[in-house]
Amino acid sequence: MPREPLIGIVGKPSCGKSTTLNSLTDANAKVGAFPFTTIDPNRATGYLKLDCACSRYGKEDLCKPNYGWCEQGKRHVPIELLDVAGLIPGASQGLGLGNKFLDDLRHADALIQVVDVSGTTDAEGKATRGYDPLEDIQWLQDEIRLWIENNLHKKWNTISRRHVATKSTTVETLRAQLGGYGASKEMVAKAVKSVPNLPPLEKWDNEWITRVVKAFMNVKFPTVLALNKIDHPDADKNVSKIMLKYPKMTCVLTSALTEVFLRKLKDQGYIEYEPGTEFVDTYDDLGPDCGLKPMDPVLKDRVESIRDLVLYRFGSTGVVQVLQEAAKKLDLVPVYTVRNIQTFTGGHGKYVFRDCTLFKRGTSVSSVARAIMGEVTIASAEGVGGKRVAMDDIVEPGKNDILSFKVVPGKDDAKKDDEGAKGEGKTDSKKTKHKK
Ligand SMILES: Nc1nc2c(ncn2[C@@H]2O[C@H](COP(=O)(O)OP(=O)(O)OP(=O)(O)O)[C@@H](O)[C@H]2O)c(=O)[nH]1
Ligand SMILES: [Mg+2]
Repeated sequence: MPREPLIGIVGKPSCGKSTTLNSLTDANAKVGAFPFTTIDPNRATGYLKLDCACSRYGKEDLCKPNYGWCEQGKRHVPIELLDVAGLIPGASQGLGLGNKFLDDLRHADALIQVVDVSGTTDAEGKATRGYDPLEDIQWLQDEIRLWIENNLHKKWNTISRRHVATKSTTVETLRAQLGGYGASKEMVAKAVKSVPNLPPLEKWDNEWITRVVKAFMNVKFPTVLALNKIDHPDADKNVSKIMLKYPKMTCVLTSALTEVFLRKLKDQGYIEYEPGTEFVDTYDDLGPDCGLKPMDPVLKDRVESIRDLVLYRFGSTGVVQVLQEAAKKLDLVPVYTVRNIQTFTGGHGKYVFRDCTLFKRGTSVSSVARAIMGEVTIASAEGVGGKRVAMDDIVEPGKNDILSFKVVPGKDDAKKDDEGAKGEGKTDSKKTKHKK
């Protein structure tokens, strides 16, 4: 970041990565009950639900985001998701689709690791029965680590010699090597600091390199587990085993397939359904004036069993929660840029808080300005009440998260001022407008 945050969806073949992507976005990624259905990565926009600034000022009725949507103070902010090819044991050595898949992941800021807890696919994603998915979690993490580690091993002698010759710090040397993964200096520093008793870099053996890379992975790819296919009868026992073995990992139980199905029924006018909740209403629940289509007995049965097997048992299909948890790991701050800091409007019109962009907590006001306004020279930044905000202040939830930037008038004033008037930045051009 400052580019938009990106969440990678990883896991072995056929665990349900593409289904998870489809369940969270408008994407229609190909899904199949055989390994390597996905080869090229699928990128799509999901929406993160958070409390909107409009609710702080009682302006819910006037809130009309340019991207995403806001419903009674709950805002759905776009966030990018990347579904990649399946990973099998040995991928870091090139097995399966190997390194190609791993390279696609470089720019992910957090990972959703999808685990098939139904036990119906083996480590390579082939159909089977009674498979124990417990080991899938560790080897997948190991493959990602080995991918990074092998790249270091190949050149370690040179890296170490140059490190000594140039009298670089550990952070400088590692940053140069790990920059390709989008690692900032701060990230590398945080990773290095978290390894106890770390000797000087030139004394590292393979074990120290492994420890450092593990620490780096924790910082660069914070991971949430999506224990998927909970609708399957064998899922329960596997879920319990995983939770016992990994008590510190964030686990969310999901049924991506159920979510895709419910969203489809909603689009077809059969049900009312708010994603992320357990509430599904049908024609039978709401009566003939509800505007919903009546369902045939087969469809009714299917909805009933979804209620029993997933919604009432687990509280939801889990996919919305898994995205929320992944975003939490990123520690994101929604920053609202407005033209008029008194009214929170975009300059023209009555609508407020039209633009909201996600930044990592600790991002400076000047980095926000650069990301939103591009290369124009900023004269000043104002916060709520028109108070001047220092460019090196940082953004936090509720503090410096509503900003208005004034640009320095220059030769092409009119054009720049117009860009400023939008107060909304270049990043938006990449996003798709969400029609609700
Ligand atoms: N029962 C059940 N099946 C699911 C669920 N999610 C996905 N599946 C099924 O699992 C199979 C694989 O799903 P995909 O989404 O293509 O899996 P993938 O991980 O993207 O697979 P690759 O692209 O081959 O790596 C399909 O038959 C899906 O219908 C779920 O929540 N429950
Ligand atoms: Mg796929």
